[in-house]
Amino acid sequence: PLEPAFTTRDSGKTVLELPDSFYTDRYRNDTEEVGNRFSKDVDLKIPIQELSNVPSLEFTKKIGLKNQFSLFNNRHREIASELITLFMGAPNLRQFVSLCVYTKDRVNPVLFQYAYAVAVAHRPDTREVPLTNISQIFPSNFVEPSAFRDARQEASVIGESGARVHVDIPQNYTASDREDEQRLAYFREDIGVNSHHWHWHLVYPTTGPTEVVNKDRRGELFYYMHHQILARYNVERFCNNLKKVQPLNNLRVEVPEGYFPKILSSTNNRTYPARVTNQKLRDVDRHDGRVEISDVERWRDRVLAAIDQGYVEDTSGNRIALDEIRGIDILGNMIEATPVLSINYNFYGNLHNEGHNIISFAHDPDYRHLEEFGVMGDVTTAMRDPIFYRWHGFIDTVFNKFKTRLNPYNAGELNFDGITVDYIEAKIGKSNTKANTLLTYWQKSSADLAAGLDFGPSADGNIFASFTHLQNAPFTYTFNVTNNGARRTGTCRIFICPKVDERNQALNLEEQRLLAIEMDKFTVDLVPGENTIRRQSTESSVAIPFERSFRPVGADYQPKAADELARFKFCGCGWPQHLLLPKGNAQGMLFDLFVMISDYSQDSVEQPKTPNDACSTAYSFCGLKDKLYPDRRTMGYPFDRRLPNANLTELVGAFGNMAKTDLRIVFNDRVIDKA
Ligand code: CUO
Repeated sequence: PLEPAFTTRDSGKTVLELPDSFYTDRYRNDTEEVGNRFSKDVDLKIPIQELSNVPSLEFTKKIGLKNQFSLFNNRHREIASELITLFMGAPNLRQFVSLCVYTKDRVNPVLFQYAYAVAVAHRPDTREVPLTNISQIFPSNFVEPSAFRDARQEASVIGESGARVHVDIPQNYTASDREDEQRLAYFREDIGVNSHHWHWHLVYPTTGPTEVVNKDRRGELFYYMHHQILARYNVERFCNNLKKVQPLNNLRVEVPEGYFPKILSSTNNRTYPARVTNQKLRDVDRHDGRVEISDVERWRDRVLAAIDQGYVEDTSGNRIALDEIRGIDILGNMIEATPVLSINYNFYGNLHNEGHNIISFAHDPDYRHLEEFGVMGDVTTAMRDPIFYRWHGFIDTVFNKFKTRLNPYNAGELNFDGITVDYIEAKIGKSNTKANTLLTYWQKSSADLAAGLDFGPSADGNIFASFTHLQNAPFTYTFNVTNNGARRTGTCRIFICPKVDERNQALNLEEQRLLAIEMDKFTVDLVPGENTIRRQSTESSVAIPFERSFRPVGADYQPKAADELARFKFCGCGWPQHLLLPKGNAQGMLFDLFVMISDYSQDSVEQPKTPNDACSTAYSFCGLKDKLYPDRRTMGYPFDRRLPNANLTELVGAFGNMAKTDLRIVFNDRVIDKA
């Protein structure tokens, strides 16, 4: 198998043996020096084949090596598409490696990394090749930059024999507590949150060959994954005494939320531009892209008109109904937009992406100051900015408008005859804990950032950075279910819904529905009579464990088996387990823990016979690799549509296959040091 990193630096233990004809021309003239530097103490040499066909990379030149690369930029997206197509077209694995080596230092590094990762995630012959987490490749996009000063010292002054200390990444560095939004910084700036978002957009690109872009229900998943992020963020705001996000539905008024990211661009070492408080958004007219606010407004109005009319029009003027099943998928691809999947790209435009662009260039819309985009311009960094949630809050209201127009679910769509959920609880794994009281706290953890730090000739591949993040004590769900019929299979759907808002006011069912947080979803075998179902919080279908977000990549890392390699492949996609629970508060914040068991015969999907991917565990948010989305119900069911009852108590009273209980989440303001 191939080693993970196709880089001459890596751990100092692996080196590529290049043919004379490439790496880059610059290196060719210095082969002796480069060779000496990189082939010292090498354990493994990877011979690289000559390229059978040396491609022209002229098409990539419009993005300079030191420029920022953005998936929201139309021109960048087209270039990325061509590069992905080139990578996907390599006739075999050896040629793919050669092509990557040839390309890597000749094109913009972020463009390369993106196209390379998309290709590795989609080529059949790279199933076993792990992807290094983005936070480890471009740590400057994730970590406060003063940490690099310490890291440099660790790497170059303290040699291999010296005792390395962990570089400390401060927790609160983007704003002071004068700024209310800072209360959510632990969520917005979490490394796991941002790397999940990058991975999600990697698994669901808007660009590239059809087999890469056209995935089962991708438009619907664009809606649902971002809808869940919004629900989680809003609930997190309640926990911190902040009201729900105000959707950014007016691009003509000043934006009160400023944001000063302080992190560095990975291509030119400049800090990401900031947005001052009360910045006005402007039309963007730059050398690398143009968009007017009125374009976005026109697309918005057309999309909303389509929702009101109940149909969209394709490019030939045919009307396609926005029905209960396919409607949301059509809208997702059309609003994002994914140009090749949009029903009518010219007419419905590029609403969500261009919103990102207008916001990300607010500080320099006409390029007069030669500034690049702010964090909203890149999926790697966008979730750091409070305005991300305002813009996606707006996009979410558009989708929710559509869902609200549909009929409420009826009894036939919610029932599972003969199945009764008698009892539910969630309990922390220790015997003396109280049922339905869960716990969150701070945890200090460490990750190896070395893959992305290229300084220090004696760097041996381990630069551990420690950072503090929210954590929850693992817990177990227990459900007692009675089956009054024959043996059957059900789908167990677990949500938590906040009971009150930031002012402690009770929420009604419609509000709870839109804020319902999916916790887990799995199939259960129900024998006749009593059944006891147990499920660990760590098995959640939305989250991935910490270790998968931060795979060890240092010299010590030895994958144990091919299976382990495979597991790390798509593993970066998934909500971070350490944020599975909202923070709660010191007094204990009240939630409804809701469980529904639906009829699997209505949920099941006939899957293609492709091999199972061991890594596809966060399927609720990320789907399954090379498979259909593993649940026939529309995403978010049963909370994606209106419900027929006045409140949640009446709903679970009316349907035996549902149950709820009060759940309390207590936050303990203490740091546990796992670093
Ligand atoms: Cu994920 Cu706007 O789609 O950032």
